[in-house]
Amino acid sequence: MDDTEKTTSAMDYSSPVEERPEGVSKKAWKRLKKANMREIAKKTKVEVAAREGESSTMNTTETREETREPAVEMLRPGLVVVRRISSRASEEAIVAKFLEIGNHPTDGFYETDADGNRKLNSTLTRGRIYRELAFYGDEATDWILEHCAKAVRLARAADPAMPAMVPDHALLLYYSTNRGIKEHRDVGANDGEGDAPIVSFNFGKSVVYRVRMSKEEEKTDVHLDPGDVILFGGPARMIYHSVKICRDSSSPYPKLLPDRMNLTLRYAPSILGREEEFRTFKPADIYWKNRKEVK
Ligand SMILES: O=C(O)CCC(=O)C(=O)O
Repeated sequence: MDDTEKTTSAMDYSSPVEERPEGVSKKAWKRLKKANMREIAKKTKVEVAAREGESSTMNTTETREETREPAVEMLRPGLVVVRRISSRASEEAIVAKFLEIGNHPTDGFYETDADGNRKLNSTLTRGRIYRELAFYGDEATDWILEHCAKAVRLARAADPAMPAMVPDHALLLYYSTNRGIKEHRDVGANDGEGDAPIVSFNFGKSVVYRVRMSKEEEKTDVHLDPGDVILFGGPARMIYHSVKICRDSSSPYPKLLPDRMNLTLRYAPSILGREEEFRTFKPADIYWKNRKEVK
């Protein structure tokens, strides 16, 4: 490989934003840069092996898993799906970490009601954590920054309308049944600023992600498998979306997560330090509050 090729592949996996955003610690930023270098080294090794026809080493399960290459689909300007963002092993490791975080007695997916019963904290079937990246700890933050940078980089390479983004907040959702989420747009201060993309990872069960730009437009169904990422930014940032969880698909790691989890990353610097205000989201409360106001 000559120097020109080395530079090109280094640029492929580097973060699309050169400046460290305020919400990302210096330590995490340094680790992201290191992780990018590891990714380049791994990619280069696989490319060299393929070029040199080392078919015997390519036949082991481990090596095949490492070559689980991502694929990119641009659906419309600003709306992109990146499939197979990581190896399954890496996906399972981060899912296990998120389940551990979600199981925390007070800061996770659950709350305890007046009778002492533990229940999901957003709806009967949905648990929710919305916090700044640092809350998730070093291991999860490293995974998030590395895989978000990769998804954004691949999306931007396919779609010139996709803006750059380094997240400072993460929303983690756990769905205990096949009930998904109704159609809405991400318009709150905690949903992100400007037209920076929302970067949304699917884990566990497959889903049908239903999108349209306006209420007048026909809905488009996008099938997302575990490990797939959907990004909407730029001209598609305010897209209407809803999620139908597939009944017929089982998780590829049913012992670990038989249900579904979603990780949505956002750039929302204006609410740094005010996360408590956005900690809970109970659609039922909002419904009853609005009903009272209408009366
Ligand atoms: O679960 C998902 O994939 C989508 C979540 C979502 O749209 C939201 O929280 O705004």
